[in-house]
Amino acid sequence: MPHKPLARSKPTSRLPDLPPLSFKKADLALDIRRHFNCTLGRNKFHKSAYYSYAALALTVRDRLMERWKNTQYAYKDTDCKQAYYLSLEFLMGRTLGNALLNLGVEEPVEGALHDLGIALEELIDNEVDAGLGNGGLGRLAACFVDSCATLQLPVMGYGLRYEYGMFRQHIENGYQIEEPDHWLRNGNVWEIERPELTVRVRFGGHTEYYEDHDRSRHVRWVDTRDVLAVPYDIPVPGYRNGTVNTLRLWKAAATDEFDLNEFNAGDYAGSVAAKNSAEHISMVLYPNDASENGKELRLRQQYLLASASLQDIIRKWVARHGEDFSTFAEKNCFQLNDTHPSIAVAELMRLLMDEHDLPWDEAWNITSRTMAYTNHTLLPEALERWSVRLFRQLLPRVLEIIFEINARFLAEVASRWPGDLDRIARMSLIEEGDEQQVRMAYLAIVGSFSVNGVAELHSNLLQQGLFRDFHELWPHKFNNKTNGITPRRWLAWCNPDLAALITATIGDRWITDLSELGKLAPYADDPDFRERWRQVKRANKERLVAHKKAELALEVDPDALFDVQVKRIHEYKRQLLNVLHVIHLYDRIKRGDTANWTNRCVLFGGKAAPGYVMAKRIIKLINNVATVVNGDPACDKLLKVAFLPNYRVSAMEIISAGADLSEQISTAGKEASGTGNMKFMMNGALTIGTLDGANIEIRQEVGADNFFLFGLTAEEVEAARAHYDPGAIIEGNEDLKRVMHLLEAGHFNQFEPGIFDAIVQSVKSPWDPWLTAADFQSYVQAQRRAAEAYRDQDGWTRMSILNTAASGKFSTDRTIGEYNRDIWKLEPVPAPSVE
Ligand code: 26Q
Repeated sequence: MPHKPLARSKPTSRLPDLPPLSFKKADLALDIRRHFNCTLGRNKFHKSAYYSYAALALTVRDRLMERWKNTQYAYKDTDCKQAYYLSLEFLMGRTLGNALLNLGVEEPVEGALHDLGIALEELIDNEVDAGLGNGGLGRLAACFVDSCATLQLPVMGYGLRYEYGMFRQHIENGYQIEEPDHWLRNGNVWEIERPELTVRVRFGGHTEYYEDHDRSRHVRWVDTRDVLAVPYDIPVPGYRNGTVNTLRLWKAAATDEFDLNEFNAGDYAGSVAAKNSAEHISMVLYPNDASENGKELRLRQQYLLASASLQDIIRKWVARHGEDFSTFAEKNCFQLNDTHPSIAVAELMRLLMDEHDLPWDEAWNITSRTMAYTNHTLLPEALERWSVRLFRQLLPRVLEIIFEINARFLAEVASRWPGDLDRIARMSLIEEGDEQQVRMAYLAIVGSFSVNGVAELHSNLLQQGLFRDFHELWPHKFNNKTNGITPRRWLAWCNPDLAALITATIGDRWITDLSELGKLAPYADDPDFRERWRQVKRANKERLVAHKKAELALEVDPDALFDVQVKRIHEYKRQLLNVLHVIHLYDRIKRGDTANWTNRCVLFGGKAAPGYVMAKRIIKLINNVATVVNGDPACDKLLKVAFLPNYRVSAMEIISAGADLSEQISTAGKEASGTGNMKFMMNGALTIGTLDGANIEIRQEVGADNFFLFGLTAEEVEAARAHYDPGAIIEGNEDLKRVMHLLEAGHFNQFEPGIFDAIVQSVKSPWDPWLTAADFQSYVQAQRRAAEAYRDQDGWTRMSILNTAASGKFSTDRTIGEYNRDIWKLEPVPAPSVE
């Protein structure tokens, strides 16, 4: 046979794109086995199910890849405007189940696994949570990226790839013990390292002024100690729409020349140590969810995120447009998740001026038209301030720019309110005092065109209180965006039986249009439907008990009222008020006041910041009360109490589906929004709550009859402070008096005298910021109403259905729709079909 040369195109080192992969059960099974044997190098003798999980995850990831690539091509081709969500936290939880759901491949995958003799559920439990966040703010970011992909919006998340996420919590003798969360130990199949996109971030050094050939003045930031930021990309699939967006997380790494310099100086060990200090930056998530503590490492983290992300975006811009920034503001938008990344305001100015030669006014025009800031807290102690001294040492050039922004801003204030020096001092980005401080929230407001709160009440309080002066100056900047949760993870995925019942009743459009749930309301009066609803809830309660069996270590009656408070432990959230009620129930049992009793199982869960002594002591109190109650035969079925250790995203997926009563009992005016409240409501729990955060909107949506309201309003709270007298309240309330007496008598700490003294004192203090005693009576009454309502199972189930039916507003699809309509103004980009 004559030799026939192969037809070839010009040789290149690049590979062409792969044709689409199959979703057929047999092909999936083959790929799972191939990944298990080839990619992961395991064989049939390997015991751990982890690598079976990893093989499945890789098989699913392969299918995401082509959609991911096509989505990114589409963004490039359409040259669309893009938004960037900058956040120090993305609390993603597990990825596999969500990817299966959003790709719509649960069925063939379960089939493939079945043929291999494996149960999907077993594999799913092998994935460790990506706990790269503290709580609400971090989980909100995760729900947001899900909704952005589902709405086909070109939005990218930027965060940090912490080596250690939120600590793991153990309970020993009732005390919280923290353990490091080395979540990457076995690798992370969901991330793709992109070393080719590494950027350099500067720290330290000093600034120099020099004149250009045309005598224009420029600034050089020199003698810096640089750190590299290496991106790791995680795919974020939309719900069955072909779109896959990107979450880009930065890992800090040492530069090569850094090592070399030290090495040449003969200090090899020193060079490795220096490498270490660079890599420390992305080592660990700070586990405080409220008060900042001014640590240098935290500022380094914030700057690394801001600088690396902005450089990444600008590099992309320059590759396409060269040094022409005239349309940059029309094509880019940055959403700042609280003040944590707000240094981006000054960093964008620096990059545009020092690295791209723009004059101040042009750079400012771009910055103040692209930055948008979301506030998540009213607690004054949570407002970020950084000492000017630390700033000067770590980021001297950035500090100069902040001073210049401030000078120009204060000139504007002075011209609007001539001679009002108080106002200038109040509004300055620099707080004067023993030690000058940069007020990061003010930097964010001045540099942004949009400032939003996260629930109606919270946004109003921001405008009237914390940011009053700024609202007076720029009312048009302020707006509200009530939080939400993604209905994919928080209903379709975590509550498959309820989801199936809903879909069988009203169709499945609710998954991407949650207002459709409203169609369930008429069924609340249908006895058949109610019965099926009740059975699903009951099964979910059993699933919860089964899942937490080891941790509960007690018999729980699934017919009892499951009364649940899971969230970070914080005084303003008032887990203590809940404990006081539990003690009151115990006291009623002990004195025989149990006529018309409702059996109740009270569940707590949540982590305390390791340095927050009071919060940790509250955990101890919960556990000690649980020990006494559960150990007392008189309580038997009537009352059970448990603290569920290591509360996290994957735990909430089980807990929210199995709850009857959702505790949302913060001191009014303190919880910005809350999002756990929405997860419970969507899964058919009723809320007992104050008029705080999004509780107000939840009650509005579901109706006052289907919500157990108690407590002072935010306004009443502020008015009550002046004459607050908890001593008199305790004296005047027999129930509270007895509860306090049990506590003070050491009834719950017989072997550890004195450990609850500080807690007792906090309740009795006229300066108790959380007014716990003030709301006790009203809370106990609301709990009585809830208990009575639960005794009428039909009535309760009716209210449960109405809660789910009214939860449509609390989808992040609605929230993101509003961000996009009012702030980002992006066009959706349809994904090209893969087939
Ligand atoms: C700041 C500086 C240094 C170290 C840590 C921090 C820090 C970290 C996390 C400060 C605050 C947080 C987290 C705040 C948070 O989760 N806030 C919650 O945000 C939710 C989403 O908007 C709201 O629903 C909650 O009401 C709010 O408490």
